[in-house]
Amino acid sequence: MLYPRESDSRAVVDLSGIWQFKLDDGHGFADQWYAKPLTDAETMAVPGSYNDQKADAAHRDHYGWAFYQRRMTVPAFFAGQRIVLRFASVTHTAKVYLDGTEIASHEGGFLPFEIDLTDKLTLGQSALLTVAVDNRVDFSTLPVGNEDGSGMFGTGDGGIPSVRIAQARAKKQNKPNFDFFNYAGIQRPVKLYTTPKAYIDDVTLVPDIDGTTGIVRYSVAVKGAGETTVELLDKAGQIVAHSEGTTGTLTVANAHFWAPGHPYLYTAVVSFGADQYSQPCGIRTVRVAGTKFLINGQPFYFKGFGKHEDSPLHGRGFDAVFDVADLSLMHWIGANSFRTSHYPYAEEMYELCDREGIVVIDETPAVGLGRGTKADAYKTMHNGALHKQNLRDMIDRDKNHPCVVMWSLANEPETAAFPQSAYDYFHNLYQLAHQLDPENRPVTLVCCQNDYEKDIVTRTMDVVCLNRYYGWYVLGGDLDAATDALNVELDFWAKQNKPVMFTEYGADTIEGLHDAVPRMFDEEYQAEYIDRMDAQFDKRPFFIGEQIWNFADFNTTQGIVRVDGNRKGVFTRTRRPKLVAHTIRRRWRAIPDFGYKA
Ligand code: E9O
Repeated sequence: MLYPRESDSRAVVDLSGIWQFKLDDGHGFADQWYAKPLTDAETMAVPGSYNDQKADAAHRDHYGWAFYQRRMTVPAFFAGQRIVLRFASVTHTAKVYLDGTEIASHEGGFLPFEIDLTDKLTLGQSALLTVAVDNRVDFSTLPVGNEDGSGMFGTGDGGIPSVRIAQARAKKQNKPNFDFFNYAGIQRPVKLYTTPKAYIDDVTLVPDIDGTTGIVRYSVAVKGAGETTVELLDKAGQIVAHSEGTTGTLTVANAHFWAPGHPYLYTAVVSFGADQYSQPCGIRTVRVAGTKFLINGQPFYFKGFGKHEDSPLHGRGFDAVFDVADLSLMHWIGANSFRTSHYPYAEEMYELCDREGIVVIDETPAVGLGRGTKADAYKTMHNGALHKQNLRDMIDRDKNHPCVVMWSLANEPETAAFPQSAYDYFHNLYQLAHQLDPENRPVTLVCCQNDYEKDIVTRTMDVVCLNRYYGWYVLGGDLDAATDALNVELDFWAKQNKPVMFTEYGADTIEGLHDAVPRMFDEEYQAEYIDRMDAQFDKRPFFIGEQIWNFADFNTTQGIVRVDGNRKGVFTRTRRPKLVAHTIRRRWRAIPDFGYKA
């Protein structure tokens, strides 16, 4: 799905701002709140999560539906155009109404959906737009909620009758099977855009390299009749290649290739009849060969983080300032990459990464699969169709970004308890991802610390991505034993002839807590832990990258192991560096993007 962009033929109207809002009291649908202006409505900023915008637990801990509403007028001078309403994300499930009539519903909180309004609106007249949003997570949703009633950090009843009774009576709450706050609402921009009636529906660019020549194979999906032309412009706006027809090849002699550290972007300008659309285009290749991860044929070393879309007050709401600042801090610290843990991020972030030369591992919202239950969840519980749909929509949305170098099918699914079911489930998705991506990028799955000997899924991925906490969740406080255990496991991976990287390792750290002799939770422990792990990575030629958990502290569900959220950030939640940031900076600035393990 194309990102809404202005052009000679297209207008974009941003519907961000203060909307009307009301938490469902259980009667919203029965009383048809969507049919008329909400009574006793509150204010709510869009985009943004609703949870932290109001100073009460009702919003923070809400379970179920909420209603957003605003009036919307499409000007009469848009007559003759196709008019589309586009939601970049509504978390997790949405129903959209126009003047009381349901015009769309969408499942999944991290990918866009759009509605053609051309025949549904009277131009020049205001219409009532209502969006109902459901934040519930359970075994059928992605991310996964735990219907058994226990939260991620175990709030069992301890076998105590009074606790059991109180639990049964308690107000229902989400029990995420994942370690980040279940933020919800209209978290990304809502836009109206126009196109001519005959329009460009999709553009696919597949870059390739032959010596010093850049090659871009393209295909354009169109609706209606017309001639298609594609021009490739260089940075200065000069036309360097030109082609006609809905499929073709653009060839650039002595091309500038896109790479981390050298994010050169061309622009593909597509014209079809009266419609025009510009798509940024980076010419680069990505490939796994033996134990190497090659970008433009050169062995790349991943330095970076697992991240979150998370900031004070906004929650998971899109915030361009945080995105720009986060990439600036990545440059400062010498990082070259991050993973979009644990869901696809806002499209603007990928555009930024294209421009700034930061490499992205793009992850579906499949987090929490198969965990928290003794049963074989892959056979009965999970919604494989929704997982496939998310994979399809993510690849479709992000396929043209040069920054995206690998797809992640899921974060930390259970892979060792029912190895064959997990294999069947993920092998299917692995093949699907390869089929769906016109560029056929590498595909991975991010593996939770587990019995790697039993796990037969992780070793079949193009890159082995490991989340490991030797020295934190296991062997905590004993970094000698932790490095010993790490080496025992790395000896296993050395035999698999695959590129291996860490997509998570980290230690919760309270800023300001210091000790002469490092101890868990103090800043010295985090620094020493990272340092000791890194020293082991350096001894292994097949080890192709280190992504620390996490870039910044982030909010989670309340629980006894979370003091104001997850504190494994290298930066605090407001993006101040902890001690470790300085030691990592010294290391990463000395490690080149390419050829480190050559
Ligand atoms: C997923 C991420 O969302 N990985 C977790 C991160 C954490 O800090 C979380 O925020 O907790 C780590 C999972 C570690 C599991 C270790 C299991 C050890 C086996 C006994």
